[in-house]
Amino acid sequence: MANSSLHFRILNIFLYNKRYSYYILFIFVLGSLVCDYQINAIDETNTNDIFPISLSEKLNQNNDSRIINYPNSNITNLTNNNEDSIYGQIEAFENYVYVVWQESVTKSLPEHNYDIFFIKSEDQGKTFGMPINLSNNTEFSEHPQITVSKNGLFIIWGDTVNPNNKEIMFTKSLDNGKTFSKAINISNNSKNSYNQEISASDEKVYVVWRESDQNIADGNDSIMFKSSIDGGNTFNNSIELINNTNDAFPKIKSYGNYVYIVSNNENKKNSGLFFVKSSDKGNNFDEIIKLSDESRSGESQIAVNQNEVLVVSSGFLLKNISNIYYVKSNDNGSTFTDPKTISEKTIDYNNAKEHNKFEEFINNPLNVEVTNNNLSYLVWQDTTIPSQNQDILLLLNNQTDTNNTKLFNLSNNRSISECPSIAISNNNIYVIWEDFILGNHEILFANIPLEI
Ligand SMILES: [Ca+2]
Ligand SMILES: [Ca+2]
Ligand SMILES: [Ca+2]
Ligand SMILES: [Ca+2]
Repeated sequence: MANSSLHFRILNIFLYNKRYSYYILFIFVLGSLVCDYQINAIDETNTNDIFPISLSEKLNQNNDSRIINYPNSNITNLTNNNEDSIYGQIEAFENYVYVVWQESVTKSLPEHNYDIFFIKSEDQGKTFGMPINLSNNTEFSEHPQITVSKNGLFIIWGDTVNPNNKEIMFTKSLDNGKTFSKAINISNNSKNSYNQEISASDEKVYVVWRESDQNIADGNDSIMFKSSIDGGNTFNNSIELINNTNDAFPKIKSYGNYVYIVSNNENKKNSGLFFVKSSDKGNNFDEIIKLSDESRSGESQIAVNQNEVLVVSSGFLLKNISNIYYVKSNDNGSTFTDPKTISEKTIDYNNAKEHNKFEEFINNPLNVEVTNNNLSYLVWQDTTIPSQNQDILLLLNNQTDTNNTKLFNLSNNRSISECPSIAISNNNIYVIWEDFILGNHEILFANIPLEI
């Protein structure tokens, strides 16, 4: 899952500078085509003649099979309301599909309150139940993250107690999302605690976040870690894993007793992608390893299975990385390969024509997500040139036959499609993202059979 800094910044401007919000929005419009489309974009059914045709559509019309426009009829709008529904995250376990997101609750006071909502399917995404409001408070609730193990369903989000103090809230469900425990504050300090992520391995639950002290100059943020070894009933004390960071998006995954954390650091004194691991449930951590330099690392994601650890990275709003990179470990994160591009993996590098064609689709990748320990299923948000639209691309990377590798445009519309999240279970690939449809954001859901 991904924390996109785009919404983070816009929503905070709305929250704390209400008087000037329209003026600031105007500056955003001037400064960014992305935001321009975010404000003006409407459902493509009304805009056939307004927007230029995207490259993906052009190539599709030219019978180029490299990219496939996924049918809009197979997409479900999970929210479908007039509220601002954003930052969805998805998990799947057996036949269950779980989705969390952040949504404005304009009926309650104060104005600009957001809450965290949860919805589930028990039939592999065919039908979904009624949403549950997990936060249901007056604080600004944002950026939910979800993880599932056989021991439960674990969810965190951020609550803004005051402009200089965000906190990380935690709740769990032991009955497949029917009921949830009372939310507890697991950061619980006076600093700004945010960009949270969560991972569970059986009864072990791990949380990582970025922490800023308003009294200390920019570039001195910390990456914090907190663990529970009893299914989230109690948590150990927070540990500072990495210090002197800037613009960090820490990510976490666990397997057995191993815990893996990766984070970008944009602090010029020591920038790049960094990795640190524990082999004993987060009690002790090894030395920090640098995985790649600044030019090949932005926001990352991590996936693990047995002894394999895979890290992929793309850019983020304030940092343009024009490719998707990955590094891999086959020894529980002790050593890693050098960074390679996804297209090096996908297409025979000697086949320059095919290679270049593939690279055309990777323009300004954001929010890349990976589901397992190989590169079979990758989803990200990218700019479709020349329309400057944002779409959700899904790469199904056939590991043994690159001729059967497929690239889908899941959103394939003229509105800004962003912040994808992916999960796999029981021969289904589930992807959600947010889209600006008919004047407000919605969480859209695609269910793609594995054998497609
Ligand atoms: Ca909505
Ligand atoms: Ca709230
Ligand atoms: Ca805090
Ligand atoms: Ca789009």
